[in-house]
Amino acid sequence: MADLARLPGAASLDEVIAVIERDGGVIVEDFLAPAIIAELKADLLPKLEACSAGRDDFSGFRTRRMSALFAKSRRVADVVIHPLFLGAAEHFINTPVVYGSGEHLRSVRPGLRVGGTQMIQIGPRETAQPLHRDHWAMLWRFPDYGRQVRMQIMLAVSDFTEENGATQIVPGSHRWNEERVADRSEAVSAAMTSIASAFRSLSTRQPYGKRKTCTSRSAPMW
Ligand SMILES: O=C(O)CCC(=O)C(=O)O
Repeated sequence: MADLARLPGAASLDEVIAVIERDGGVIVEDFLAPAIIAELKADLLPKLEACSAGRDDFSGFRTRRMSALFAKSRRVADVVIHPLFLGAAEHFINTPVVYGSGEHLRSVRPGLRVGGTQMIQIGPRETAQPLHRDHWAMLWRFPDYGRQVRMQIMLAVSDFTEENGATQIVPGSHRWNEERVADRSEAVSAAMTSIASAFRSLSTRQPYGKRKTCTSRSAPMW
């Protein structure tokens, strides 16, 4: 399977935006300093390992999930305010909406909020998750609602490989309507080493891949 396009950590915001605009997602290598990743792992992994696995095919019978990450590591803030992630969110999400108010039309920027945080650890022999768009959590429809609603980041705190269930992304699907069904043959892999990070706009279709090996793969995402 081909890989999602990748950029070095020194890439400019314009370069990051251009690849997300084209493909709906991008891998940024060396996104955070190794010391910050080490702190995130030390804060989050022991708590995640105490969580139980999911109870359906979608959340994964062999997949652990843990939410409310700001309460669990002060380093989560370093990810959210990173200029490449925050800058991309500003560009794609914080765009003006026009409302009628009395006799006037007003242009309002929605602002940015962290909608949710979750750390996901996919365990050995997990089955593949169906292709989906995470904007369904907000009952969003694209392009019907005329705008993107969420910018998502997934930070690899362990290596992501095709064998251990790296996230897959269907490039270009951020422009599709809801009725166009994606086929797995259209997906590319977000294979990345620990400390890289994948950003994507929420309307891109993605699942995690089928697990074939017994190493686990962990990532916080928000
Ligand atoms: O962990 C992943 O690779 C993706 C998970 C996902 O998309 C979800 O559970 O909604």
